[in-house]
Amino acid sequence: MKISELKLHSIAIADPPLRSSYGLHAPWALRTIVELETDDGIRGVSETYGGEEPRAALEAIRNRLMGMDPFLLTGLLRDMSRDADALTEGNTSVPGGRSQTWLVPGENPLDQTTRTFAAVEIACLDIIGKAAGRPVCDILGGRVRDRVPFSAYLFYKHAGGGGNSDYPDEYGEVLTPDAVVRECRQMVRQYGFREIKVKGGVLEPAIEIESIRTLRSEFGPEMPLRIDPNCAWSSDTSVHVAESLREELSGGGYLEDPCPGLDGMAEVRRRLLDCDIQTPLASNVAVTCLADVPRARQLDAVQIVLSDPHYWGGLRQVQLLSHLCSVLGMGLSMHSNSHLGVSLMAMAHVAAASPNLTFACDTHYPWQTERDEIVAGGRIQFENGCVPIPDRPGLGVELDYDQLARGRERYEKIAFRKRDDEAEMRKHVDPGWKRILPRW
Ligand code: GKR
Ligand code: MG
Repeated sequence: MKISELKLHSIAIADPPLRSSYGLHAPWALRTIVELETDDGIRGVSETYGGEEPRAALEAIRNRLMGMDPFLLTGLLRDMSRDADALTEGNTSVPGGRSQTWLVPGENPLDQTTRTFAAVEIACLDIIGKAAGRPVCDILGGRVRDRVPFSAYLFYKHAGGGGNSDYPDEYGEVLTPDAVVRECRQMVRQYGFREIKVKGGVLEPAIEIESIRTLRSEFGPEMPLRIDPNCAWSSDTSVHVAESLREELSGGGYLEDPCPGLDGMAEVRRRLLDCDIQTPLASNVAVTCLADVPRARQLDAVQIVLSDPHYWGGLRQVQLLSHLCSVLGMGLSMHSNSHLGVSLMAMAHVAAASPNLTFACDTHYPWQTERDEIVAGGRIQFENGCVPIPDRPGLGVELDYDQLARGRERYEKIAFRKRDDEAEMRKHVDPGWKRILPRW
């Protein structure tokens, strides 16, 4: 079996005006849908970051992929990593290095290789699954769970549903603690989530503390809570928030990337332990590759790592991470960015085959709509907050080519090509807005 065709589809999907410490989401999110076809007619699919750069990086390995046996992924990763090492070694041009302190996921040139490899790997695993007649999680060594739990991912947001303002605004404006509770009730009612994440770093910490407290009194301790301000707080503020939410973030909750850098997180952890506050710290900003994990452990800066197949280098790298975390006594959760059903299924398959997944995974899926879904049969259905793993071969999804064509048309029609939340913030909310870390 040999790869005989690579097709790349750049699409745009509507995205509501969600806020984070990076700024504001644009009305559109961009994705690239990757299709690989083999000489015996099997098609594998994956979904990755959108815009020109991710596409160009995939185009750049087109020749390497043509004629490749889709089983032989290790050699591809080795070859691509060699190039990556050359790019990364001594490279000081990227602010924050490999971290996501300054650059949103998908924009850091230093993880371009793992991102590009992941897109190929996932499509190849889909092919392998289809060739073997088995779901991808079984190709990865077998599932340890049939249903993968996801978390409600709450955002402060402005009014609007995204796109050309012609998409429904399901959740309305959410800029107060009461509105966050309303958003959560709605999301939980629809998807059945049993864990809750709040994207913080947007409003004064006192308001965000109040939001978490209000959620706790509404949903009770059986719904663990996490808050993620994406480094918006100083060490002092991080400690203050953790002290204030000592009870609310306990029992399966966590504090995610409260302040920038591993040293900052280590300081916060020491100070919390001194006050006998056990709230674990999680990260997808300061820990973005396997090489970061031992240092994070050594400093006790991070107790929970957020995996993400899209930039960690695919499904098998996430399994390695799961194992490494278990060896080092660390927990594992999963990070997400705006995505459709192909990504959701890739995330679900690897989560099903990762024993040490200790928390429900993040997903932005509720923020996207049926109208933009490119998976045949429409949106993936959640059951009690979980994605059930289908018994169908591969990822278990096929593309709806009409929907895909609509996604391409939207992409062609807009000028937007690169996520820049700071620019969106200046355009729509505050012309003088700058990302300041720490802001509080
Ligand atoms: O979607 O605005 C967003 C998030 O802030 C996203 O970009 C983050 O990468 O979800 C992410 C996180 O957990 O840090
Ligand atoms: Mg995060």
